[in-house]
Amino acid sequence: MPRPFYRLRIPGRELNLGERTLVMGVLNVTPDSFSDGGLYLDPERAAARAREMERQGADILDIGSESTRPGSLRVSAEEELSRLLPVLERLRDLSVPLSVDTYKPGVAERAIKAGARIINFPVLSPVEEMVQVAARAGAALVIMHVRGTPETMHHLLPLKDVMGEVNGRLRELRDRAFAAGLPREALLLDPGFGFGKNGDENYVLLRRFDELHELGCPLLAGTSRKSFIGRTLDRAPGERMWGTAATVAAAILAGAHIVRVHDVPEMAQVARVTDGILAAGAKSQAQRLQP
Ligand code: HH2
Repeated sequence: MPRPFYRLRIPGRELNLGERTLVMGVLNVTPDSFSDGGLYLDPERAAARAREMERQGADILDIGSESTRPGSLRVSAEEELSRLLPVLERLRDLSVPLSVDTYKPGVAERAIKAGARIINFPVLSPVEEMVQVAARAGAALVIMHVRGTPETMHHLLPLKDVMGEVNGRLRELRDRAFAAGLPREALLLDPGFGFGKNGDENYVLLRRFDELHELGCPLLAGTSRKSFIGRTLDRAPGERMWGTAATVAAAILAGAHIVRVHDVPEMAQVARVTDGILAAGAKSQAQRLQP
């Protein structure tokens, strides 16, 4: 199935989704993120890393200042903002749009005022409150599926039908987001790899990712360096690039519009080549269907 085209509305511009895969570079301004925790707590270093990822081909940068990995500690909105705002202030001149990874509407509101155009929302708080913040400011919203909370997601029982659960819950969240006033062209959906899913369930989600197109929204995939890759390869987070490459290619072939990654230049190459494969598939299918 060809990847559907969408336009994503963000303040001041629109992003074309589907012509080529967009690469979202990850920047965690936290002491405890699972892969880059502690590296960019200093705002100068964080800003330098953001500029580096922009030069390396990132189309969007996603800044997080509270880890939501299983077992991570919750931080107050004040603490989150004290990490985030000095970085956003230093990046006002960046040409790629900034996304902020938060589940707190108050943090999202301040972040948008400081220049963020996309809110990347792991659904750990009511969707309606986040929608109101995003819709008021004309920002786009990524709704990411989370099962359980960072405290419980390690101990959940396996699901009988992970695809059914994720698809159904994203459908419900999508409908609630639209009912709360989010414009259709401001929403992205994400199945939330690793968030309350076990290793096998992540593989099922990836293999059947294309089924999420039924939801009628652009899709984001965040598989980068995650533990299901680590478990298969028996590798630490910094050594999971090749495994990540396989998942990025699989997600794009299944129609992901944006891939969220730590290794920007490498995954930008993976994305370009996989886009070529995807485009060739669409062309040859069209030829086959011609009478
Ligand atoms: N994964 C992480 C964080 N935010 N956002 C979206 N939309 N999709 C994801 O899959 C996703 C996400 C976890 O990765 P990371 O930011 O590297 O780690 P941590 O949560 O430990 O900061």
